[in-house]
Amino acid sequence: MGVVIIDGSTVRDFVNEEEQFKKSVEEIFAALDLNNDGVLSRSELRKAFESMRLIETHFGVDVATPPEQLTKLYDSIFEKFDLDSSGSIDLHEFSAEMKKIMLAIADGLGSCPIQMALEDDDQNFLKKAADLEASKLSHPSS
Ligand SMILES: [Ca+2]
Repeated sequence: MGVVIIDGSTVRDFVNEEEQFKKSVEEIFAALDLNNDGVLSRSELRKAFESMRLIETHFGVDVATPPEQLTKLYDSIFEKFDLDSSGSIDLHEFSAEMKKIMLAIADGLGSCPIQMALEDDDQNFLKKAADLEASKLSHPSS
């Protein structure tokens, strides 16, 4: 468990670091594809958002949200990801939408840093962003 501090530019740098972002997206996609069929189903995506805790930061949902409302929200998120309405989300769709979400988070954060408490094994995108910044600080490119 550690604490990281991130702001909008941390997140934006992470998204713009294309190789690193692609790798992170692929890792997370593979971890979320529980039945390994190469696409994310509705329930796999829901689990994903529950574990990444992006909902709270991006969609402003508090923990007291009624279950039926949450289901509606997750359905609408699924439809956002499922660009071709095929009923499942492939890696390309996932990557495109994650990028949009991360940039929206970056805009939301602006220059106001937030503190995040993280589990060490957290599959958390924002943590990956913070890790990238940390690695830059420890290896400054002069
Ligand atoms: Ca799947």
